[in-house]
Amino acid sequence: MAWDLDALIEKAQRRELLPENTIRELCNKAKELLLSEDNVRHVQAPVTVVGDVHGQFYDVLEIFRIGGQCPDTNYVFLGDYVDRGYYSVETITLLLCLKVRYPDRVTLVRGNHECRAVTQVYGFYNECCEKYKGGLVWSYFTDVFDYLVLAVVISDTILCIHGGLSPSLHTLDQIRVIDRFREIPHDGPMADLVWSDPQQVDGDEISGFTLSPRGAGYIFGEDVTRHFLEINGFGHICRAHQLCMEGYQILFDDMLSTVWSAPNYCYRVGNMASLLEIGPGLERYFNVFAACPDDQRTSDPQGGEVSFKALVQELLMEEDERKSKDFQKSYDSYSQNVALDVQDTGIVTNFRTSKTLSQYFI
Ligand SMILES: [Mn+2]
Repeated sequence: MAWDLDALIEKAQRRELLPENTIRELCNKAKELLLSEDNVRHVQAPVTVVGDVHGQFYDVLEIFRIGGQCPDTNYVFLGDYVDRGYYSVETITLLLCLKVRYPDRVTLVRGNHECRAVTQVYGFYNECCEKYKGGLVWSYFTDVFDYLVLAVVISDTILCIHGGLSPSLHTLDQIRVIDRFREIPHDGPMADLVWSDPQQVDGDEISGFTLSPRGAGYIFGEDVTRHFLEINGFGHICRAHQLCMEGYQILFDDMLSTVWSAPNYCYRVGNMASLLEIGPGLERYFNVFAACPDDQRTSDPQGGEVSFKALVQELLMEEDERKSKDFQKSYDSYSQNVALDVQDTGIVTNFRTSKTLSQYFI
């Protein structure tokens, strides 16, 4: 079959699964392309920044309807494309097709879910196995994840990352020299970029870094953020990674903002989502949207409404789950899968199998 990317994009937009061989070819092309991108990618405004989408395919289609289609709009996606939602496979397929077709108009940053260990717990691995019979397609996608960039700088002024800052990273140059072509490590600067969170406590400012209750990354406050911006000559940090009921959140006297792009998260939280549209003069506008109307999604299972509190509880339980035996099991099989990867695809994944679970997340 001739390689017709536009036809593949149309298929992907209709939520059709592409053949396994096509996925392999798509992933190889994506890796080839991403290999030439630096850890820190520079793009010029105007640009639209998208936060977590987590496999909510129909909401991704809605994002393109609201924000403009490729290549008319220049997009930076901040990671967490997979897990949780029902259509991680279709979502990452579409985004990779668009990346390969319009490499200069689509930038894909790595999130903490673009990771073998995490995708085995939160849905993507199982979804790949169900939709493609066997884990090969999952290994193709997760190999591409190792190539995704870590940060974007918009017009030399706005730093975009998935999670947050790191006590090991003071300058942009230190992000540039990270060896990123590997699984996300358990700790260190690369892990912090995808796992950390800002925190604002009224009247009681957090100073420096404290370990994150997520079990990876850090929590950081206004002082750390101001310091990083000053040292590097930036005006703002834009990141994703945290659910915002209003679709976005602005912190630290407008030095940092969170953009969240999965409306009605997990089909039941009832939250809004947003796109951050950055204009030619670097003006920032959060384009807020709700979940895509039901008549425009074909077969999402109908989830019942649950309270935000209940979801938080569920998420906290999942934090514990990471430390549980189940996770240990998936982590072990993950190591085996990496070995399989090397064998089956000829791609060497730089992963230290000697790490134990507790070293990985705690
Ligand atoms: Mn995240």
